[in-house]
Amino acid sequence: MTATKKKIQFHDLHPKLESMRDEVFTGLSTHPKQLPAKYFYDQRGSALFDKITQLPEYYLTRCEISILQQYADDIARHIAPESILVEYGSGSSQKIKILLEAVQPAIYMPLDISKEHLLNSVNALATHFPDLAIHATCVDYSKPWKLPTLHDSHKPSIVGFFPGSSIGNFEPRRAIELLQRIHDAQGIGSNLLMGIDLLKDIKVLHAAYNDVQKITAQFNLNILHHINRELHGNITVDYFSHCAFFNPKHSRMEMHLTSNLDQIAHISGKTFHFRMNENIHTENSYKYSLNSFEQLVRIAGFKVDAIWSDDQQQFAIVNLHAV
Ligand code: AVI
Repeated sequence: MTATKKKIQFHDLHPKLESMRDEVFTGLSTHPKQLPAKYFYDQRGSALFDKITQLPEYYLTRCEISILQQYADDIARHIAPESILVEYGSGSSQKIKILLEAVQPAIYMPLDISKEHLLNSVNALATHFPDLAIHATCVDYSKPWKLPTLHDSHKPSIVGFFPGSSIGNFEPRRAIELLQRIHDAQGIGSNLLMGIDLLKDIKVLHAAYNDVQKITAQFNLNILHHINRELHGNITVDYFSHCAFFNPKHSRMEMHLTSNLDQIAHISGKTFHFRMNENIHTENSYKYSLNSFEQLVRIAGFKVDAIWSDDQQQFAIVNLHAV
């Protein structure tokens, strides 16, 4: 552990490169090919995602921020004072600023897989909240992990913040496992504030993942740049195209990368063949009804305590209670 600033502590539990290589090898050896969506997020991927959140078509972030702005005080009333606020995936600084101002936790603990993104965002936050104790942790929370131990004599209550509908990027089975891990890490009696994207008109969904400026396409393709850089790959990124559509059977948006031609690429000394029009499945983004979401979290040991939504019921922030 190293201290980067007086009030910032940094815990590095970043996964080893072998773990990325194994997951990429396994994904590209299965049929149909797939890659874990978490590998979008190197420094460039996180910056592209920030751009996505500002696109006119990507309603999710705007909706969630407007819900937070409108209901911050009410949300804060559901949370014990002097708590530890754990953020899963240190996302938009705009959202966390609203929450930190309303909740005033004793400690803010952001968890993120991208070290650079994490450090940049906590440094910016520390300037805004000079007295806030920050414990930033670089970790892949999609795998088993433990919250860093804080050698604190009293046991403050823990509140998790899992914004942006990131839970939607996990298949329901995996989402339940992740929620169970959060339940175990935070403990009974803790809270979890989750942002979830609600099922809606397919045209709206389609536009959100196929923006006119093609930022989402660059974000999707960035997974190949990330693999090339980290795993000594020679994938020709220009030979792939972005593809995103709604899959009604699973109630999810899917993103794929389509090979434009028959091609071969080498990654860490291993050869992979991609046929013309073959897809690599890169992301699922599940869209829930409030009912289906409630069923999912119940399996993981959470009870819905309160729900805040926008006028058009596009997005919801749900307070869950670990029982
Ligand atoms: C981070 N996550 C919730 C985003 C989503 O909408 O599934 C990632 C994203 N993919 C394409 N655009 C944004």
